[in-house]
Amino acid sequence: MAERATIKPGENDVLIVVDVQHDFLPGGALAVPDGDAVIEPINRLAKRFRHVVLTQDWHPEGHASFASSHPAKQPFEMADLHYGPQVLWPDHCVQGTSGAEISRDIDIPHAQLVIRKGYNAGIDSYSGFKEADRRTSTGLEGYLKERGFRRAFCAGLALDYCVAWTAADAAGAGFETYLIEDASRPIDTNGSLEKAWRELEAAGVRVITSEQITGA
Ligand code: VGL
Ligand code: ZN
Repeated sequence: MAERATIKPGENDVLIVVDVQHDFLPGGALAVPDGDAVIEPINRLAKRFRHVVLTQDWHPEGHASFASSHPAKQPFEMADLHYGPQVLWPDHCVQGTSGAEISRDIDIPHAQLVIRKGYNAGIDSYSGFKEADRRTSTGLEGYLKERGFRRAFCAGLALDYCVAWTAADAAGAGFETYLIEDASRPIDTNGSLEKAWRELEAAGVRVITSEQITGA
């Protein structure tokens, strides 16, 4: 159920901008449909938040989440990795490539941290907090808690993967967590969007629109 109240970001609030990288934008290796539609609302939102962190998908070549690393597998098929089932993706966000760069159109000079994830060759990490083995931490929870934040607002790409997992983990870590729907876009493969909505609801994540976030 979408909430309609207006929200004024303050000192205890952080905006988490997830994976707005060239490979997830039109023309990229794993382009999210209509992905560039998130840029304008994210830039606008970020002006309302004093505290912004960015996540960056950051894989080594030959990463276990790449279909190319599994003989006879195609992108969007499943594989069994040591921690469980894993969707296989086209090669994307390879460390140091232009596809892995945060979009040049993201205009958030006051962002305070870029947290990279997915750098362990054998483990994927949709979440900015915990890798797909559900054990390995990125350190983001400790960082946000040490900074004293209490509410986390999540937006970016892709809604049904990295944004959803980041938001669910933020809620699990005890932050009051919001997903900003119109500032996010899904990949929506094999029922992933429906599944993400269910998991977000179970995690207690609140779904809002960017127009509910006001300035003054
Ligand atoms: C993502 C698939 C693979 C995302 C990252 O940012 O949502 N999706 N790696
Ligand atoms: Zn990835």
